[in-house]
Amino acid sequence: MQSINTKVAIVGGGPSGLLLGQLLAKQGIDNIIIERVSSDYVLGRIRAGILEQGSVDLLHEAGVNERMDKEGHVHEGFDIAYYGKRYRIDINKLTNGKTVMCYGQTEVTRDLMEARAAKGLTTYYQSSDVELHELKTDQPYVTFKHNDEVYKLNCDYIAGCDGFHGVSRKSIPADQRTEFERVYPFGWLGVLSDTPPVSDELIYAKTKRGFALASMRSATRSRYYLQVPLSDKVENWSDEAFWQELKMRLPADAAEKLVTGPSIEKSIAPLRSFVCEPMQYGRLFLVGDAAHIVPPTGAKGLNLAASDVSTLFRLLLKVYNEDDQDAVSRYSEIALRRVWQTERFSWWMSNMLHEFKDDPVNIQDAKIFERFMKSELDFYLNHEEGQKVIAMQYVGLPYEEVL
Ligand code: FAS
Ligand code: PHB
Repeated sequence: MQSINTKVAIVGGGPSGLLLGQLLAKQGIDNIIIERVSSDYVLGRIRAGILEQGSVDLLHEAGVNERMDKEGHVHEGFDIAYYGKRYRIDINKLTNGKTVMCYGQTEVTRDLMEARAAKGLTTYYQSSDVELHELKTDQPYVTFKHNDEVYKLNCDYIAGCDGFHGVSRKSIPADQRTEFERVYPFGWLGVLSDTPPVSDELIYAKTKRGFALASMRSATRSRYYLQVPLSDKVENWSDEAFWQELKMRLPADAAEKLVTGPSIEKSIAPLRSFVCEPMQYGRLFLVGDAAHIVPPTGAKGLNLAASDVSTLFRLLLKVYNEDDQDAVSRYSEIALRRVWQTERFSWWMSNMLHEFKDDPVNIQDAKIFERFMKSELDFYLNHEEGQKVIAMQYVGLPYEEVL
């Protein structure tokens, strides 16, 4: 077994792990990333598309903003369409100047990978048998296999950035963690296509046939989603069938403008709300999807990961720069406040915008739930105060200051 050392061991080389690694390295805090798959595989995952201002600011702080500033699109609003009505949520006006950035997670990840490589920082891709040890001591370590060699990575702290299916959360003894979960009775069928977007901004559409979302990655690349039953399979959906259904769910004027073309990616993602409490155990800190999952209806998954990274990074700075060894004991408490606010918003948007005809949520009958949600939309969208509630959460609640 080869013994190696670092200050912060990062398990998982997705956006959480890469962003944390970049921020720490910029402050001279040594870190090593252990990633299960190859960098190409990580880049092949088509995920988020919208960045909150807080995430954009953090990418600037990490020094990986150049391409985003050039190629990203600033959005000042988005549309919600339902049952023949259509409202533009003017987030810029409603939040006194805030906006969101349309720039794909794949590109964020690519920028972070390139910056990490340029700094000569160590990432062990295609690692296996990752195990966390001695979490409750001041000498935790990670063992893993890489290129048939077994390693022991000694460190001060372990950041569990290994997503929902990773090893980190499961390394917290079951009787030391509480998990909260809601699995939605439907999924999102997503298509990526090299076709011009149907609109300059996003359109969230609620119809009797189900939810649809029109998003984008650039002026020539579109991202569309359809709500489909959990039992549905990607192979049930030809490109033609997808475009036909999308046209029936988008507002008529948008459907008329829809440019169709071959899908370059097509997949179905399940939707769930999930939180693990606490988000830390001894010297292990859970970050991003390792700790929580949100339904993508609020465009929050990647952004919530970014706010976890910001919180943990600032607390680690206090440990290493101010010798405040106890600072990290507040990570979970601080992170969870924003996590639950964001989980609620994502759950609320999902309830309002999807069809639950197959699943009476917590209401005796889906029919009355559908009426409740229609009146929820009527109320919030027809009052400026209501639109303001949506806008202030869509741009992202402020990060809690780490004092
Ligand atoms: P990730 O899951 O991205 O990264 C974890 C990394 O850890 C992976 O690279 C994995 O290979 C690695 N890993 C796992 N187990 C390991 C182990 N044992 N050892 C080492 N490494 C290990 N969010 C949005 O905001 N909008 C969206 O539209 C959206 N769509 C999504 C669609 C899908 C199908 C999924 C699954 C998620 C989607 N999300 C979306 C959420 C998503 O963007 C996440 O929030 C984001 O990827 C979180 O980043 P990480 O926390 O780094 O986790
Ligand atoms: C996306 O572009 O992938 C996207 C945008 C907004 C969402 C979900 C997904 O709410």
